[in-house]
Amino acid sequence: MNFEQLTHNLLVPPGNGVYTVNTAKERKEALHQKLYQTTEGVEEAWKAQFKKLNDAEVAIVGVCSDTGGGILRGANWGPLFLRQNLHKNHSSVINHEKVHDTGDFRVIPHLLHDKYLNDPTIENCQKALFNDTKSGLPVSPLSIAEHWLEKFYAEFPSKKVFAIGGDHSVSYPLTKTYLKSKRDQGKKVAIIHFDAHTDLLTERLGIDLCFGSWCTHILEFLPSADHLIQLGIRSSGKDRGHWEKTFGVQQFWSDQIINEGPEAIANKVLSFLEEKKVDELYVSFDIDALDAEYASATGTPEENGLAPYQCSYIIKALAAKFPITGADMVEIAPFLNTKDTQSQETTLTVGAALSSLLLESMLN
Ligand SMILES: [Mn+2]
Repeated sequence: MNFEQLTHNLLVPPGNGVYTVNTAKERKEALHQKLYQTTEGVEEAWKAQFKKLNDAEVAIVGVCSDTGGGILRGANWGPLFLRQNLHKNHSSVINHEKVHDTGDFRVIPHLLHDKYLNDPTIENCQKALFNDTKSGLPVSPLSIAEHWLEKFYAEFPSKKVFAIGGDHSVSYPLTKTYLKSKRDQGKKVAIIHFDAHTDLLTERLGIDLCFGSWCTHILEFLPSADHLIQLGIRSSGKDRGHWEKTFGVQQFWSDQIINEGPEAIANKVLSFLEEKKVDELYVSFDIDALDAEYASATGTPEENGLAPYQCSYIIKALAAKFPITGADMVEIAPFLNTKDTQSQETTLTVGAALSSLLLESMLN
């Protein structure tokens, strides 16, 4: 199976990642109208555009999985809603000739990773997804994403992925494949991780891959654990010292960023990256890094968080010195109006502005 066939097996057109018959039909059609100037024959129009990936620098993918979440779900709708806001408010970036919207990974919403499944279940799901049980293709969202991304980086080692989640477990396949590809190319990279939480559990109720544990399981692929730099932490059962000592990661909690200001923090991160001679950066952005005032349409909104300008200041300062060659925006759950009726609109607007900034940085 070549990469084009693999893509058409493992992905669906942008916006179609949540499997529905009628729900959100109008939203999906509005997005397809923007992308393909039609709402009929979308599958064919999407397939015909595959070759545009060859000329693109950045591939957008949606991962509509929230099976790795567990407090309040709904981040499966992030990719469709965030794309809509990007088309509305940041059309020059999302429609840039070097950006190609490659689609959404296929998602069976009851599954997380194939390693948690028995053989008869895998076979049944292969039948449902591919009408074939001989292909050996994965069936769970994290396994599908990892398989496709591995082939993507093998095919296009210098292209970049901007991914839209999904709960934060989707960053496990995203960063693992990125880190392995960069390591094979002899490039030294660091992950800049914005989040209210450390995501450094080893497991949660016996499940090792989830929104609260993905970081722990990618540390082995980094040049060293201190190349995971976490910003905005504030909701944690243990203090900063515990995490830095136990795992070797670096953290800048939100109170420190608010007290010292984003410039001072950016300078600290920059001197580390320069000292370690890092080549490139991956930015993983959990929307709950932002204060609940800006980001309440998410599974675990947290007070005392960062303001959008503090995050954009830091991203711009880093992007001025280091290429950002991978990024994701996760945990936007548009149907969760946890604060008020404006939750959805506010969260999507700030999420799209930061996504647009990340996309722009990846194009430079
Ligand atoms: Mn997270």
